[in-house]
Amino acid sequence: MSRVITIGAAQLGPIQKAESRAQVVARMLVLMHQAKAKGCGLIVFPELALTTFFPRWYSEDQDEIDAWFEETLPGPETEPLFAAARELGMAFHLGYAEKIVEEGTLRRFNTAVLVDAGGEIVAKYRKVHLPGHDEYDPERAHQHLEKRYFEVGNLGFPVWRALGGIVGMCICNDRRWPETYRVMGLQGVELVLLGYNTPTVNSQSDEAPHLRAFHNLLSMQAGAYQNSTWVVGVAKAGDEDGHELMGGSAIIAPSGEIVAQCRTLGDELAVADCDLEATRFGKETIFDFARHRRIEHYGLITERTGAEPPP
Ligand code: CDT
Repeated sequence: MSRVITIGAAQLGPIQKAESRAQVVARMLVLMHQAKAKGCGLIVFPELALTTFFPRWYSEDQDEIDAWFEETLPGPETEPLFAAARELGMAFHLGYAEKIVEEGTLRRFNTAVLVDAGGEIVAKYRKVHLPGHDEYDPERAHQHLEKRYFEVGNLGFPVWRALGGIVGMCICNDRRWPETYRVMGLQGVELVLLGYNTPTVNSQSDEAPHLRAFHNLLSMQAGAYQNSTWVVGVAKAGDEDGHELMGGSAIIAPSGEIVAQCRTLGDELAVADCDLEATRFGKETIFDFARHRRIEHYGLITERTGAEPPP
């Protein structure tokens, strides 16, 4: 029996610094209606989808920084997304900057939520692998201040029973780390949702843009194949105030193959019918972890050499 969910990877084109949330949400609603017309049960938006990629801008003014964060979700400007989910009967995944008081402490995270077709938040993930730096770096072509503006996520890599399957999330730089997928894979994940904002050029080297695009797909395709899971990776793309972000949003099958992909650097929807049952073949054969994974035989290098483990 198949368990097909039609998924829309909703790439967003650039969001300029001066653009309001209302303008962005209006663009997202257009994509939600397009997705509905194509039969989608889930639409996936990128990391920090509501604003420009603000970690490229250095500021010491906390009020200025906090203007990029959401204190409530839904809030007045994001409520239309939740209303559209209810109206269209469509779940959505959204990345945003989260400002929250937890146990009496004010905290800020780079966060993603899964909202079901009833408009309820059913899952929340906070980014663990924060790239970049925490002080202004004059050596860089552009700043990447995620370590300044966010705390490391404190929710781990859980999975949720949702959308008729087992769903996990990660955010942008997380996708480059095999343990991201493996921790979810060990919990039986069938669908990994993620958004990214990835500069086309490396701020510290002349790394070739085609190599950066290759690494984007390499990481997600390897994560999908090695854990036999669907992966939906969605970009915020294009030129934001003179800083270009890569596109290439893709829906990747458990075989590691790309089954749908965006071709532009603008607002664009890529759609695929994703059968969660297709994850079974890999999970029951080559990547049946219980039968074939043998961590007790891997042997840590530090055990063999007696060296101190790395810090
Ligand atoms: N947003 C994000 O995590 N971007 C990073 C860029 C790393 S360069 C400091 C990425 O891994 O795509």
